[in-house]
Amino acid sequence: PSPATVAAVDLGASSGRVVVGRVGSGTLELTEVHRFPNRPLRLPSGLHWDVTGLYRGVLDGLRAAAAHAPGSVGIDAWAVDYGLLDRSGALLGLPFHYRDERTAEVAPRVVADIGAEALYARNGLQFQPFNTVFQLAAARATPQFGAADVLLLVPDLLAYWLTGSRGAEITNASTTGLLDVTALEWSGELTSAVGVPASLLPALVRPGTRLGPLLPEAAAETGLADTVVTAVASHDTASAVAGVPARTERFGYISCGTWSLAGLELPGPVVTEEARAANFTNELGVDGTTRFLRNIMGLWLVQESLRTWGLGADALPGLLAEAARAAPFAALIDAGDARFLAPGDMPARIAEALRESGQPVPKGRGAVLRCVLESLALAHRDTLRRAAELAGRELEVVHLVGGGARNELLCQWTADALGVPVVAGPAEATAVGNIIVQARAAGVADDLASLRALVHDTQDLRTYTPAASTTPWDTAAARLGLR
Ligand code: ADP
Ligand code: LRH
Repeated sequence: PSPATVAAVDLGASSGRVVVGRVGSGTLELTEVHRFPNRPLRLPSGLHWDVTGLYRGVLDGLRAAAAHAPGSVGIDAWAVDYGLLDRSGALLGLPFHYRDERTAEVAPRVVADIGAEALYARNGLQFQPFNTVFQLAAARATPQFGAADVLLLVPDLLAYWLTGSRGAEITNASTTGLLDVTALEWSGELTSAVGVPASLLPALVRPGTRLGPLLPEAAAETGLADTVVTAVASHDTASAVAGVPARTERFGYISCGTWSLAGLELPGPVVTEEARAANFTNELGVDGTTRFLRNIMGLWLVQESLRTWGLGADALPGLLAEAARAAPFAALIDAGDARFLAPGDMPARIAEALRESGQPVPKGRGAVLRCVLESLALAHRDTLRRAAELAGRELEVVHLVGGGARNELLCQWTADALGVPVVAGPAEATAVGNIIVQARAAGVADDLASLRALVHDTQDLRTYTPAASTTPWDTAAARLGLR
């Protein structure tokens, strides 16, 4: 097969990027052509995504990509959030940010109405107050909802603006809470339970489907007249997992950016009572695989601490060096605690959690960072160990991908805590996963395993060997009641 040149649009909670990929036999070259910040907006109506600003970033990025003449474009973004369109196709207000707090009260009510067990048996999802099903329960009484004709998840909305084609890409649909995890169809039972008309949800689309060429205005603006948009695994985490350079089936992964998504790739869902009680989610991956994982607060704890301190990402290397020198295991937090979800003063919330649990409050920013990174390493360990237990799997290696792969302390501590080697990278695994799914649709390869081998052979990876003993981490985990 001839090599393919494609463009990946990858929107993360902290930044958006457009990456051109050239994929051939033995080659996988990535060129980042555009990166732009993703800054939410707080309006009187709540916390929103600046989705038109992001679309501007996408168009600018695609214009930069045009010089490479990509045959195809694929879009992925974070999960669960959506825009509503009226009958004329106009967007009914800016999409809400999943960190908006309006669902805090309604979500437990919906769970109580349907029953936690019944809900999990249907949708297989970890309870998160922001799952689309709860956002819709909160939206039901709004004028926008009354006027809504169709719901489009964020990457599907951008694909609609580019092509005019409407659909619900299935990996991202699996995060809504409205998809039946076994039948892999929208669940009529759940939509009627929350009062969502079935007609609001568009037809499901599978990764690799050709969505169509760019509309004339988007083609003119980007210079991509002969390029088609292809559906990828539009949930960023699904693309990240597709981009994991695994060479064995016994691997765990941590997609580590704003969130840490830690878990296993399985042939099908695990919806046992134990999995529900441990709050594991069953999201859909490429080729019908299940992403059996748990959301951990992730580097959001770092991002929001930096923001509170009035520092930018450029301060991170200096602070990490301070963290490396700070006292080990001085203070530990539960990195799954919902109190850290909303935007706001992060160091104050960390201090509050520590005081409540009778621990000393770290003095200095490096010490706060150490507390956060050790706590994340412990959460990674607990989550992967439980996932392996619940799925009856063994862990030979853990792949840590996303921006967190650039954090040497976190990678080493995760390896030490687990007692398992951590292979870090690619930091842009999401773009890689987006690119290889498009390359496969273009006929460059037909199985994911060979594309993963290509990622392994061509990308910069670093292996972190665990320390000889996990004892210090066993003691620390016991303090938090973790595995
Ligand atoms: P998202 O896709 O959720 O927006 P990313 O995968 O881009 O997130 O990861 C962003 C995070 O990566 C940052 O918050 C930061 O903590 C981490 N990161 C990025 N670059 C570096 C670096 N050079 N050293 C340490 N950490 C880094
Ligand atoms: C990561 C992510 C994650 C979701 C969250 C809302 O970007 O998609 O998988 O749980 O955002």
